[in-house]
Amino acid sequence: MLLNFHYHTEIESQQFARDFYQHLAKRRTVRDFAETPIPEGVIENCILAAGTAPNGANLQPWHFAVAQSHAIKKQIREAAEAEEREFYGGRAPQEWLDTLAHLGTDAHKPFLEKAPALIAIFQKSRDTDHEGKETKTYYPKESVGIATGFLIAALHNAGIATLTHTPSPMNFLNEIFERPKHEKPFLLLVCGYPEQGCEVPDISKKSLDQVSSFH
Ligand code: IYR
Repeated sequence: MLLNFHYHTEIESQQFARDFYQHLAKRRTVRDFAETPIPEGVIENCILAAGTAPNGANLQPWHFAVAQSHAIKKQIREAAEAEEREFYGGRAPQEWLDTLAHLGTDAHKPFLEKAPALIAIFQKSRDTDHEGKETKTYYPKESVGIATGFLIAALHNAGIATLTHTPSPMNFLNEIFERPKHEKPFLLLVCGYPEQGCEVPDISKKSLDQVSSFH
């Protein structure tokens, strides 16, 4: 089929690139969430946006499991906090803990129960192909990483704050969401509105020179 590509003028491209950067630069990872619910349809459309990501052989090797019920969020909190207690209490090398220290994180994760939605993103190692045949997936990690980036950007664009949470290991998510073994938890995205007076660490991003080179 013919590509439906929208060509911008030079000025539009420059303006859109700047605007989009400035919009994304406002995103902050939040750790204190209010209980305010997310408006209907927002998460659904953001998942659809994530699903537009480029991916290996268009097998779309991802699954997004959304927890909104208090009972499920509580189960996730309990399991994640058990893993995090081990992480902070000895499993993590001191060097890692030292690098993390400026963020002020610890094993206490009340936001997992308080935030209105948790999205567990799973990476599929197998799926059915376009003819319905079982197949392995290709570049699943890269594909799911890109889709997750799209999801975070889509949620930010819709005015929803997120926290990318990575308790390790995350196998408990397979049990809670009843997902098969060939789906590997990729990360848990906490979604909602920041608590009134929410504070974030005073951090900055690297400059263009530090992160890029033009040849
Ligand atoms: N998963 C732990 C530790 C943690 C690790 C990194 I790398 C961070 O940027 C933040 C936290 C936790 O969620 O506390």
